[in-house]
Amino acid sequence: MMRNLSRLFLPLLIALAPLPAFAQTDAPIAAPVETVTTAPVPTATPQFTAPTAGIGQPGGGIQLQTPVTPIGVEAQYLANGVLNPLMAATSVFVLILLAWTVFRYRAAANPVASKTSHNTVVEVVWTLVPVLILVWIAVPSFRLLANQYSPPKADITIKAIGHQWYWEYEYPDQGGFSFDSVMLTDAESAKRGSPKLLDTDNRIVVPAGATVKVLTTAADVIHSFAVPSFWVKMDAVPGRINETWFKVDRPGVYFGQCSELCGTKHAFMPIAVEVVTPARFAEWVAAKQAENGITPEAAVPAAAGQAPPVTGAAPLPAAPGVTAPAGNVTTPVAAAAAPTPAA
Ligand SMILES: [Cu+2]
Repeated sequence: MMRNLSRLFLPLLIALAPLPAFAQTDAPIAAPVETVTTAPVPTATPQFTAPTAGIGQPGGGIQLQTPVTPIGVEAQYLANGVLNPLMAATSVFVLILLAWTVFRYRAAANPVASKTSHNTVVEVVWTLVPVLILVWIAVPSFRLLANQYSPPKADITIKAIGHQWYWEYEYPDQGGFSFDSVMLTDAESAKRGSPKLLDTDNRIVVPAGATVKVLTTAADVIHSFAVPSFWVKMDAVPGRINETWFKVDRPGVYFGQCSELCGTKHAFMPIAVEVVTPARFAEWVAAKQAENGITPEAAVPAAAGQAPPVTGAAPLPAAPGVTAPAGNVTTPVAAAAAPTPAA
């Protein structure tokens, strides 16, 4: 009796086991939690590009977000042009086959059961056809992976550091200034015309047409830097640096979210990326440098392509406001900040 009972309840217990993990409220965590206050939202709207409905944010449907990067476009083709039609066709074919079998071989119409044990032709067909289908999927899929992991030379590098529960961004090529990016309240979002829970007080600002290398890491637990319209999702792991990239030609605002369950406020650490003209980017960099007391001469010229080496042993998190080592060749800020034209 007891054995039967435990047989019944054990799978149920196993199935329910992860639930307490989601039930945490303010459970104690190892890393100290910093108190975060949202910076006042400037009322001068020209500083913040207004988002475009249906671009760079969820559209409410079941479709993927409109891709705005070359990788996103390629990935959307793989999903909508290859995988979805294939899945639909396979499902319909199997359903028809099943219905036909149920009707054709029902007991009433077949008083004498068939004694067929095998059929070589059918077996060869049902082995070969799936092999061909898998090859058909593999070719564009491997091509997408290869393109994703062999990015063009970066024009600028930004470092995204996940914290519980906000993102910190650093611009190593522009003198190493950094800032925190905290979610806006609903009222603040409404003021900017942004969707709820997706905009931040300080957005990532990058120039249009530039290949942007994103280095991700975290200060406490694992986070994930994800912007769906860029087709970008990269884990941010404490003590490690991961790398991803994007290139957006269209100026605008694009939203993402932390995509690795990282604690109670996991859902409230969005990512907002503002893509601006190279001239506007140079202005923004100059303002940020002035704000952080960085002389433009000290900034590492982006044109020289001196991206920091990616190593797993870098001290984390990097100290904000660190100026680049002296002795580098200097170029004017505007020239340094402007990306090389897209090929
Ligand atoms: Cu997170």
